[in-house]
Amino acid sequence: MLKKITFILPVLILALIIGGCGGGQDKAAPKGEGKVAFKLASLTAMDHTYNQGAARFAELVKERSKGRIEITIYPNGQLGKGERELLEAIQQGTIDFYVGSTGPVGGFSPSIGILDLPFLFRDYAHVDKVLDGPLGRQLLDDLGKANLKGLAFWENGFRNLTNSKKAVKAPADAKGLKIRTMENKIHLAAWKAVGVNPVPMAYGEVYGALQQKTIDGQENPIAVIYTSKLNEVQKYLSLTQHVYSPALIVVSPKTWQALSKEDQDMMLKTAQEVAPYQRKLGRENEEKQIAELAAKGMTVTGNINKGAWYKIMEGAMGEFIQSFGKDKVEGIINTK
Ligand code: EAX
Repeated sequence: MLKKITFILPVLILALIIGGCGGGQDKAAPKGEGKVAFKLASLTAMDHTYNQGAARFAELVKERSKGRIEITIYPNGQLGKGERELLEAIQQGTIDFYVGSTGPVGGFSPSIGILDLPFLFRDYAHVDKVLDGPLGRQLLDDLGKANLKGLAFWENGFRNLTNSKKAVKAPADAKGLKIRTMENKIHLAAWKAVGVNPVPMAYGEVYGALQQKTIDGQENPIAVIYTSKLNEVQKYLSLTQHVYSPALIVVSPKTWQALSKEDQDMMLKTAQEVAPYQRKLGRENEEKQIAELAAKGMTVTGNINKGAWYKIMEGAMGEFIQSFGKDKVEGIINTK
């Protein structure tokens, strides 16, 4: 018996050594010749800017990895109804990439919530200056503490109010409306201050809730309103632009750690390279999409007195500004 074990042991050790020589095998579904397949999830329609940006990202990553890395896009909430749910899946590693708003991200990484403050950004040039500067880089780094790997800031856009009941121009016009918000405590507080009845809800449930009239309205950037065809269930669009909503492309740390350093550097560079292209898609189509929404029957209210909206919403921001640091908030506002 002893003779037998003596013989088997070296063979076992040898087998373990050979097996271990494979090094860090590629992650995800191996597809032969070291190929890997990754899943990218978003909530919006395939023709929305998130997925147009994601398609460009996937195409460049496949090209730059010489076909080794394939990323499949799952739009329209196919992998989860809400962005918070998708982010939890990223933390668990069941989804490899997320493209979505920073709306619920403050619940994972509090520092990014500073970007949710109403009327914080003057215009797109101001947005780019801040998000592509040191604060933006710091906010991406902070995501690491929440087991999320932020690659780049992409764009959702300036958010506008829609509803099915009445034209809204001044804050008082919105009083009493049931308005869906993202799962975001800053947005909740801002809309409560306006006097609406805010209802936090996963985006994947919004169209149905509007259709069944369990809520009166919602707020989102034009590109989301247009590509989600919310004109089918909303009559009134108010160009409030009350909050700038950044987007993120995030990768699961589990996916990230399984990549070689070379592939990590290539992906990071590609995600950042795609950012201006993806942001531009919403910006350059905004006016055209507003005109099309009006042509499809929406009553569009423009020339909004943003000062009146700012005054009311800002009044509820005290505790949040304090938590982020007044100097940091002023630093963003004063960025030229
Ligand atoms: O990211 O939840 C929202 O209103 C977001 O703006 C939407 O999912 C796009």
